[in-house]
Amino acid sequence: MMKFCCLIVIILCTIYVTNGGILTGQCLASNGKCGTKGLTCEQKFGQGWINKGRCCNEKPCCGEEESTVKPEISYSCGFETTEQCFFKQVSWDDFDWTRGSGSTPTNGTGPTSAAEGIHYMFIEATGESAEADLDTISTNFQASPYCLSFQYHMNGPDIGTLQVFAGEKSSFLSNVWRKSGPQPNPDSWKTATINIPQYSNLRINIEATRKAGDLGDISIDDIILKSGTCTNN
Ligand SMILES: [Ca+2]
Ligand SMILES: [Ca+2]
Repeated sequence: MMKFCCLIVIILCTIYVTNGGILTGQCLASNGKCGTKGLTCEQKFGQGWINKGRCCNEKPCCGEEESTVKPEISYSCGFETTEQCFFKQVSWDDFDWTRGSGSTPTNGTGPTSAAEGIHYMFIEATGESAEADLDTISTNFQASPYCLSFQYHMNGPDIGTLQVFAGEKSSFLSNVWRKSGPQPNPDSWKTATINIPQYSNLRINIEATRKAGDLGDISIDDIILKSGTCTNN
């Protein structure tokens, strides 16, 4: 049985070698113990065994079964500190989001408190139509599908549009989510959950557009970006 297992592993390793690079995963999956029991790959073959693939070339990886579980990557923006998070203000739009707590300055629009913690971000409606963005362009994400979730609040007769765009940094972004106008049950925060497909260099943009009228404060809070697909939608 052991011989059979090793044979399978040798075949796997050979396949991985011909595909180039992926071999590393196979060696790591064997818990770094290849060739000689009790010795790590580095002890056995020296530094650089990972890149050169020497672990599986010279000796088969025998032992532990392959682990396919990738560590989860997670980013969050709760706006509880003044420091900007991975979603940052930009200058190419018309104005900036405001960091708020409690109610927004105008009665009849905006939330009465944050969705998470004490602070949140909102766009102050002032009677002129304009756009404010939050953007991840200065963050480098590992290539992976992601689940983006956040809380949003759109209460008031002059509410404009809240949109999310995603795509490659070097290209045009695609619209992946959009809400326009006051939302049902307007006093409560709502949850947006969006599956973001894998990109080599992911960029996400959140764009709030206000229209003429004072009662159009749009708010967001508790932005979470996690690798993998969304599980609750
Ligand atoms: Ca918060
Ligand atoms: Ca801005």
